[in-house]
Order: sequence, then structure tokens, then C-alpha cells
Amino acid sequence: MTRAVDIAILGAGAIGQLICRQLTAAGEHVGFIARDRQEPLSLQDSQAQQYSQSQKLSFTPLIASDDSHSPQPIDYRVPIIAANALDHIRLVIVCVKAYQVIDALLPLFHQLPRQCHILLLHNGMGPHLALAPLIEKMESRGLSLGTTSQGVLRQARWQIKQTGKGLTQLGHFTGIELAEHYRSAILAAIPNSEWVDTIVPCLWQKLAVNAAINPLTALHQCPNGALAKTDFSAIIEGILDELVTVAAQDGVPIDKPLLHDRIYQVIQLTAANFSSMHQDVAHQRQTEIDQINGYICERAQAHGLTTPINAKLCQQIKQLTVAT
Ligand code: KPL
Repeated sequence: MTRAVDIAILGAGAIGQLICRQLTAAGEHVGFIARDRQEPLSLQDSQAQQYSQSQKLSFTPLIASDDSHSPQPIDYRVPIIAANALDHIRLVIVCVKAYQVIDALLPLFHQLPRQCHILLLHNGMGPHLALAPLIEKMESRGLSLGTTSQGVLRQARWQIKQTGKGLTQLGHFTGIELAEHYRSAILAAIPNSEWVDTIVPCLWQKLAVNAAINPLTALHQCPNGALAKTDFSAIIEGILDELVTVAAQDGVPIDKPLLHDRIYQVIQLTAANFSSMHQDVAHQRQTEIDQINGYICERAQAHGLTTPINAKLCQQIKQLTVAT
């Protein structure tokens, strides 16, 4: 009898498809949860099979698997799991945009088995604070968080290309810890991944990278590398000063000089890239500003602080997305 799919991915964007490929290649039983009409809905089967449809995906790795120089796309199929057929799922990896997490996850909350673990893997911060009390109330479920800087480009609906290696950090946040079996499966499947003792400081570090790079590249319509110019140093400094103060109030002390260096390192390493917010603005899509600079402002307010530089960036990005 074939083993049932026990890991479900919610969100089949670039990162969702990359994680799916990595877990599938490692022999894990993974499927996507059907969410909209673009992802075909399957019918529930009362037998052992929990899905009746699958989707063909294409993945082009960074490095060729043989000796040839250009990596060839690999085609593979992944089950699509209907939202009413989640009985076997033990781990849901949530890869939707930060502003979609609650709306995408809550309708499934009581359809997922009680012991199903949830792992959030998105840019920005915020949804974990709304989810934590719901998870804690259930007493049988756990929440882990993660951040990844793997580079991936979505070339078509179900076609991705890996564009860069990157670090993936994961860790427990609240409730029941993720079972050891799934922890090791994820770490074995995702290259350069680690399970850290405290994940929240890692998320703040990634938040800082996004808070500095994303809105500035979107406002100035430039690639990440343009931010290395001295014209931007004062505003980057200002964004970080505010973030470091707020994070400290939130119980996360951050070494500012180290963070500063890290941001300039990312600017160098991704010099030719257009940030995700730049692309969202260019394509008139909703941005993640509320979960990036907006999160800094939100946490500041909670501590009776103000963050005028980050607040202004939020306002400018919103004006841009309304005006365009
Ligand atoms: O994560 C990114 C993003 O664009 O959202 C960075 C690291 C800034 C790379 O472009």
C-alpha cells in the first residue's frame, strides 16, 4: 500500500514549489492543498488514497545533476489534496504571502487533524502572533516558524528555476514541538538549513534585510545593488535604528553593527536582483509592506514608541500602489 501524503504545502508560489521539490526529491510524501480554481480540486476518496488529482511541475536546479554545464528542467508530479481530505496530514508548511496566511489557514484549521503541526515560511512577520493563541488553545498542535533566503524564480504557473543558494533557518515557536521525524526530514531535504533554538531573532534579522532593501528599491525603482550608494546610507541607518530599538523592547537584542554589515552583504550578493516589493509594485500587486516595515511600526506602538522613518515608508509604498 502506498504511504499517504502526510506533509501538505499551502501556497504554490515560487518558495512553496521549491520546498515541495526538495521534500519530494528527498523521498517525502508531499502534496499541495487545493486553494483556488487554478489548483484543481480533488474529490475525497474514503479509501486509503487521500487525493485523486496531481499536478505536473517543472523544476530547473541551480547546478546540473550530470556533467553537462546547463541544468535541465526536471518534470515531476505532486498530489493536490482537497481541503476536505486532510486527515493524514501531520505537517502543513505555509508558504503563502504573509498577508494571506490567516485567510488561507483559518478555514482549514478544524479540518486538519488535531495533532497537525504548522510551519510558517514567509517574508515579514505578524501572522504568528495571531495564530499562537489559537494553537495554544488546542493543546495538541504546535507552531514552528522559518525563514529562507534561497533564490527561486517562478517562470510559469507550475515552473520554477532555482537562482541562488541561501540559508534556511527554522525553529519552534509555541505549542507541541514538531516531531523529530519531520524535523530531520526537512533538514535533510533543504540544503543549508538549520533548526535553531530561538527562531524569533532570526526572523527579526531577515525582517531588517527586507525593511531596508524592499521599500527603497520599490520607491526608487532600482535593483538591490543601487542601495550601496552613499545617498541611501542615512535612510538605511534610520530604518535600522528604529528596528533595533523596537526589537530590544520586544525582548530581542540585536547587534546593530553586525546587522548593518549583513544588510550591505545582501545588497552586494543580490546586486542585480529586483526585490520582491519592487516586483510587486511594478506588477501592481499587493505588497508585504504591512508585514515588513508595518510590523516594526505595530510593535513600536505596542511599546508606546514611534517609528517615523518606517511609518513614512509604509505610507509612501501604499501611495505608490494606490496611485499606479
Ligand atoms: O528577500 C528579498 C526580497 O526581495 O524580498 C531580498 C533579500 C531583499 C532579495 O531581493
